Amino acid sequence: MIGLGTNTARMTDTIFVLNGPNLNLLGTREPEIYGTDTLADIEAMLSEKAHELGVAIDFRQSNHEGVLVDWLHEARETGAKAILLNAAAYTHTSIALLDAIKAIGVPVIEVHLSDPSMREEFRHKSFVGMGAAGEVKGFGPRGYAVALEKAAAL
Ligand code: CA2
Repeated sequence: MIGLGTNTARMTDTIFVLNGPNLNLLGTREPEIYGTDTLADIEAMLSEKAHELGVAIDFRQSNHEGVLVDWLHEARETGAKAILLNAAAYTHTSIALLDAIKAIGVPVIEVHLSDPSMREEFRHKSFVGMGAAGEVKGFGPRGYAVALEKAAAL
């Protein structure tokens, strides 16, 4: 039997779905921008979609930049197939997330509920987008399902 080298991560069928700051408030405020679904609703919808696609999802949310960086590293260490990342406001500020995305060698698809390019000027720049393999934005919760289809097909 040929074993895997110590530096060789084994690819799994798991797709990490990482959500950044304040997304835990979804469904409670600003429904005109973000809709009425909660993050738990999105997770349930995406779990069904994952089942249809024959992949597993690991769905998480954090309000802390460093935790998101740690989870990107964990995706590499555990051999995740891909990552859907809605980094929320850190999208527009975080060189740390960009550096992590570039370092891990796991394809990242940037996801947004709204379309930041149609909103305030400060949301037009995306550090995440500079390292991402693709993006889905402006389709609300359905965008997560579209991004999952893309990730599963990679
Ligand atoms: O459209 C998206 O998905 C965003 O990533 C959402 C972020 C925003 O900073 C990005 O520019 C675009 C904000 C998430 C905050 O979510 C809330 C949900 C309910 C109430 C208040 C904030």
